[in-house]
Amino acid sequence: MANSRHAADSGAVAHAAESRWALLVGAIIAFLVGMVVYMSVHWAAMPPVRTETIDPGTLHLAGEFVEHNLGAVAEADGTVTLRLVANQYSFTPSCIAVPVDTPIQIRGTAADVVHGFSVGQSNVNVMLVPGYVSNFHTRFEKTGEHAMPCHEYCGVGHAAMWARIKIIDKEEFMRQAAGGRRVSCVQQ
Ligand SMILES: [Cu+2]
Repeated sequence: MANSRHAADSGAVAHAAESRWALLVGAIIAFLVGMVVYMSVHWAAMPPVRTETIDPGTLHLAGEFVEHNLGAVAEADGTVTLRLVANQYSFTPSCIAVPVDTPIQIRGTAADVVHGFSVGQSNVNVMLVPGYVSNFHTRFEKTGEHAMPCHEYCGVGHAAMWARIKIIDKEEFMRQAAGGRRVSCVQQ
């Protein structure tokens, strides 16, 4: 008698625990599906939805990605545009300076093979494909310095391919960017 009551009780306990776990798993799945929908609707996921092509053979000769136009530039609307080029086995500029707490649009491309980069402690994770311009929007919350490694295997020198990124005080950045100057922290 006592035993069967015991069995019934543990059955109820197991049933309650299973329901709790089923609810939890259902909630996690709903959250993940919601996240996928959100990321698809908003422009927050890579690869970029907007396809912009460019001739990788003439990057250095004319157009947006000529060397003197690379680096970070302050736009009239208060945002900053960062332009960079990757090739075997470096980034130009090799030291990037951007302001903290400012909307930043990254525009980059590759001159030879597929490269990419990511920045620690941020959502920055971009692929650079020859023939295409990659766009990425970000905002850095804290000043600091991070390594920016190439994260696509691009040849024998891949492991040595990285740049530095310095997130600096906004006023200091705007002072350096005055008059439309392209800002970087490459030592001249
Ligand atoms: Cu690379």
